[in-house]
Amino acid sequence: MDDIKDGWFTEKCTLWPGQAMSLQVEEVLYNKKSKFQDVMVFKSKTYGNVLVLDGVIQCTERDEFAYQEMIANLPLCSHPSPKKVLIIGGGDGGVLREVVKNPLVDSVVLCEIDEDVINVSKKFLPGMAKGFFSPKLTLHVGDGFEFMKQNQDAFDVIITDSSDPVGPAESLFKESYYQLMKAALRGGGILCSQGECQWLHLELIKEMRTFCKTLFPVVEYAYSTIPTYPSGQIGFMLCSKNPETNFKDPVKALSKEEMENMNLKYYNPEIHKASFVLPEFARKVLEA
Ligand code: SPD
Repeated sequence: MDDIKDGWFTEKCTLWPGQAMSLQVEEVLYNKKSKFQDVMVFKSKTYGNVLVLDGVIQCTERDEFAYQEMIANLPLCSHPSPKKVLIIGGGDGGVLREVVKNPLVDSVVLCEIDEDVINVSKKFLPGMAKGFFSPKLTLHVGDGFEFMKQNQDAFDVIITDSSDPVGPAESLFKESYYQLMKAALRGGGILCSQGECQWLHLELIKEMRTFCKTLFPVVEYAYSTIPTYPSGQIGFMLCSKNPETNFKDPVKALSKEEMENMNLKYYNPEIHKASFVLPEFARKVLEA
């Protein structure tokens, strides 16, 4: 609990040197080391319950939808028939909650390495973890690399909801991981992965985009705004095996009624298109 001082949690990390996000803490609800990482949940003064892994905020009840809705719906609404979905990571259940809402999705496998994150989220983040009770779900506790090696040509959409590229999630930002996802996707398959922040990690994003382009005919980068992630933004790397995919124009634009039924609070077809419009400093580097 070194991150909490005088009633404030402060998120420091080598990935965002010289800056830190702080949230006022009302009560620490859980704090233990799992087999893989330090897992903490605290009740904050203004952002609801907050899940923190190895000192880094993963989600808060107040703003989580800005990330979970986008990482789920950008790929799902870009695929004409996203029947079989794989989520790697996502142990809090928020991305799963969004994926199972989609009427075109028949089945979802969620592969999370850290069972403690699932159990803690069921207890302290019930609004996110409700996806775990969907009949569409098959839960696999284990390593995503191993799971994909054994499940090739199997999924229409793969979503990687990971933490940042330090510690357990570092390998999920490498070319070998994208090669595995390519093999686990069916023909025409689409992937969407946590893609870090333009303000902080432009070189990493560029490197990822460059190797993705050697693997997939269509590669794009989009982003969402979210107050409790570093610099208030997070991006998504999207790749398609189908050369006809146009990520910037959803193939399946949700109607007003569908959006109501899905109880969406951030995603809509307009923000889908707008999320690919990059500020000039980022566009210049990424499109060079
Ligand atoms: N800097 C933190 C990035 C965390 C992204 N994954 C969050 C998991 C939410 N389901």
